[in-house]
Amino acid sequence: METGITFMDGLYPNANCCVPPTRGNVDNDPLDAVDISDLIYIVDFIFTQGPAPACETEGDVDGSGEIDITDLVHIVDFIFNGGPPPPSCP
Ligand SMILES: [Ca+2]
Ligand SMILES: [Ca+2]
Repeated sequence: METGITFMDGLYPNANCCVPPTRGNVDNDPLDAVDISDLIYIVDFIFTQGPAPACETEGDVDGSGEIDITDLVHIVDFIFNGGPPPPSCP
């Protein structure tokens, strides 16, 4: 993929990568929760060169095939605006 983003191993490389039912557990917490800590993680990754998500698929919240600002928008919409949940893991 040509996103200019290099994925490196996170805290728990490939551990439980994309746990069903959905994407969005960007910080790879063991409860597979999609919450504000995931939002913070993705903001940190996109804007301040924070660590990449351990599981790229979880970080690709909207399932577009890359991690970018649309994933951030999707997770904000889900958490704060009652938007649709992230799509299923592939
Ligand atoms: Ca999480
Ligand atoms: Ca995406």
